[in-house]
Amino acid sequence: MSSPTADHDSAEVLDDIFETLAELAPEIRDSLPGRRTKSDEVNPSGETRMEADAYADELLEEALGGIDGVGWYASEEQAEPIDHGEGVSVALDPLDGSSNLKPNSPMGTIIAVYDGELPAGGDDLLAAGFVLFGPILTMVVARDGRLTESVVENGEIDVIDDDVTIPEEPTVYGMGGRVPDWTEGFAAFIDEIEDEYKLRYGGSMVADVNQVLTYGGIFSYPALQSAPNGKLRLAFEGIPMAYIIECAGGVSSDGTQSILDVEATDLHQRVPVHLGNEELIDRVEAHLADE
Ligand code: FDP
Repeated sequence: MSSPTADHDSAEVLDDIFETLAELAPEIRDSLPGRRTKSDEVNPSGETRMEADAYADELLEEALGGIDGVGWYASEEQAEPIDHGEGVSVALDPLDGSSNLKPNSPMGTIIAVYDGELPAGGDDLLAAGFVLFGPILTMVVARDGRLTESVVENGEIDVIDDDVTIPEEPTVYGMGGRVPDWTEGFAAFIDEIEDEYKLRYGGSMVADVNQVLTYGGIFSYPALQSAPNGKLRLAFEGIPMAYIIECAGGVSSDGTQSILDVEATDLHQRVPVHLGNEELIDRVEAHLADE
């Protein structure tokens, strides 16, 4: 694959990608009410898809794949990247947290843009972002080491904070996985922090990470006894969310190192995820090292 700078200006390609995502966001949201049922298909990770997962994936592939300068479209919903010519690779979780659709709770779309063939690691990341389908439609974009938050109205981007920074005094924590399945070190970490912080976990990574950006704290989907690499996918969730948090002055960890330093060996590989204020990431890493 050629570099985005070979024929296209990469900044222009990134502008096109995020503008297209904002244009599609209201359409994806409007499509949700009629697609709350499960389809009879499973995704490459073996999870049953909602009708809405498949629809969002189709819309995004057509629109993002059609951008001049986008070479590959990859998503959690497809086994292999799809060739769209020359340019950058986009990797998407089209509808993250789609099990929240039935109870009408928040969900999102996560995007990572890589310069290079997939699988690619944090070194190859050009930008990342997410759309949050909450009571308000918002989008955050991490580019050039800076995080921007916008409200999306009628597909238009209205920037409300051009330098999002994680609050210094953390207040919330939210973690996935069944408690009896947590490892000893992770359980000890939660034991230690539960008196200090407020538990808030909604089951949608986008919303659970956005509350950490808003209030400060930690989000984890840790290594589990039954799943040593946890649940979340490196290319589609781990790396983009790590970059988003790090651009806001927070820290990411897979338990021992930044998620941006994890070696990418497989498109659908999973990774334990810890994202938040530095002091909390240091504490979780210390407990995990003691296991
Ligand atoms: P979902 O399965 O509903 O799509 O990876 C997807 C994800 O949701 C994340 O958004 C979320 O953080 C996590 O899985 C929720 O998993 P649990 O149901 O195990 O809490």
